[in-house]
Amino acid sequence: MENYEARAQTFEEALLSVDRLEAQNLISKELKTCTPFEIIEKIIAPALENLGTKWEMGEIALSQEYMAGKISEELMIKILPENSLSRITSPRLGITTLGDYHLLGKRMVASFLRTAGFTLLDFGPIEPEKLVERLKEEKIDILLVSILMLNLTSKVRKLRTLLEEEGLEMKIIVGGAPFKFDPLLYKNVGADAMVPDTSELISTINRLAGKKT
Ligand code: B12
Repeated sequence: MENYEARAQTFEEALLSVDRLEAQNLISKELKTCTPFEIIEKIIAPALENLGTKWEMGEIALSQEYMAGKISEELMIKILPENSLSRITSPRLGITTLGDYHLLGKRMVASFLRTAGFTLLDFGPIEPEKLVERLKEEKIDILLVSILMLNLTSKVRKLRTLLEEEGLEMKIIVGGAPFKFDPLLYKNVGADAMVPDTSELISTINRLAGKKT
C-alpha cells in the first residue's frame, strides 16, 4: 500500500479534531501492513511536521499542536517495541536531547536501535555540563543527540568544548528539524554526522565505529 501522503493527511485531520479514537483506529489499520517505524516516519512525523508549520503560520492554536503531540506520543508508546533478543555490545551508544523537551524523535530513535540489538543509554533532556559528568563514568563511543529547537543546537557546540576540556573522545551524531533544514549545521556545532531519519542510522553508526557494513 503506497500513497503515504494521503494517509498522513487523514491522520493529521484526526489529530486536528482531537479525535483520539479515530487516530488510534487509523494507526491500528496501518499496523496490518507497516512496521511501527514506517508508520512513525511516513505518517505520524509528517503529520506533526505539517501541524508545526501551520502553528508557525498562525493557522492553528497552540493547544491543537499540543494535543496532536500528546495523542501521537500515546500512540507511539503503544506501538514501539521495547527490546530485541540479540545484543550488540560495541559500539556503546548514548542518547540525549540536551535540554530540549521535544522527546518523540529520541523515543523513536532509541526504540529503533534497541530493537536492532544495540546497547543504548538514555540520558534524557540533560544539560551539557551535567552530561559531561555522567560521560566521565559511562564508556560511550557514540552519542546521539536529538534537537528540534534551533536555539538549542548551540548546546552541541558547548558539549563538544566540554568533552575536549575533559579529554573525552566521542563521536556525536545529531538529528531533528534544524539539522534537516540546514544540512551543514552539524559541522558548525562540532558534530561528526547528521542523520535525517532512521534509514541511514545503522550504517552511519558502523562507519563512525570503523566497522564494515
Ligand atoms: C509535537 C511538537 C511539540 C510538542 C512536543 C511533545 C513531546 N512530548 O515531544 C509540544 C506541543 C509540547 C511542543 C512544544 C513546543 N514547541 Co514544538 N513542535 C512539535 C512538532 C509539531 C513535531 C515534533 C515531533 O515530535 N515530531 C515527531 C517526531 C517523531 O519527529 P522528529 O522529532 O522530527 O524525529 C524524526 C527525525 O527528525 C529523526 N530524528 C530526530 N532526532 C534524531 C536524532 C538522531 C540522532 C537521529 C539519527 C534522528 C533523529 O528521527 C525521527 C523519525 O524520522 C514540531 C514541528 C517539526 N517540524 O518538527 C514543533 C517545533 C519543533 N516546536 C517548536 C516550538 C517553537 C515549540 C515551543 C517553544 C512552543 C510551541 N510551539 O508549542 C514549545 C517548546 C518545548 C520545549 N521547551 O522543548 C518549533 C521550533 C522552531 C525553532 N525555530 O526552533 C517547531 C519546529 C514548530 C514550528 N514550525 O515552529 N512542540
